[in-house]
Amino acid sequence: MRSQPNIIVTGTPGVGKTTHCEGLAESTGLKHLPINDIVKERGCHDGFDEEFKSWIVDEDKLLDAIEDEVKQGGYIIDWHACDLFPKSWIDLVVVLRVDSTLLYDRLKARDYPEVKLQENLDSEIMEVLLQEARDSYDEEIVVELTSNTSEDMESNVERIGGWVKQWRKDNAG
Ligand code: DAT
Repeated sequence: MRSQPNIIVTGTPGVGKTTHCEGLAESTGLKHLPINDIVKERGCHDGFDEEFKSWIVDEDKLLDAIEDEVKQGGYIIDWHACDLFPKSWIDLVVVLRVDSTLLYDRLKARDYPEVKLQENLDSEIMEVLLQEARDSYDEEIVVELTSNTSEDMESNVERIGGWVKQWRKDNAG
């Protein structure tokens, strides 16, 4: 059994995962695990896709690379996919959502190639990540939260922090 919970924070790129995870790590003491960095640093990929400007992830290598750490508990997994992580590792899945006009502006500011920008906007509008989370985990551990404004972010971090506190109480001793 884990003595600390594992949380996935997922959603379309630009939705606010990193910002939320950093705030949460600070307020809860859980460790932020940015999967993007792990993929790069630990070589869990089959090269770089030039059109999409992103790494082609080798999911088996990735899971092998993080398994020992994550199984101990206490991690906030930050990634724009969630279906690869085994159910038994995960206690809460947070799916962040954003208004598509705000997302457009955030991705434009990142200089995303047009094809990648459009794909991500479509993905947000079609609720792809929310559906993936609901298909992959028990309904009661999947939470959808809005990430349009900094007030949203603060209240989300507070709410998830409250959940962590409760989890620790429920699983103490
Ligand atoms: P992600 O990690 O999902 O790609 P991010 O945390 O890097 O997203 O955020 C992308 C940009 O949007 C960044 O400049 C911060 C801003 N942002 C994210 N969530 C926000 C929110 N709820 N309110 C205002 N700005 C936000």
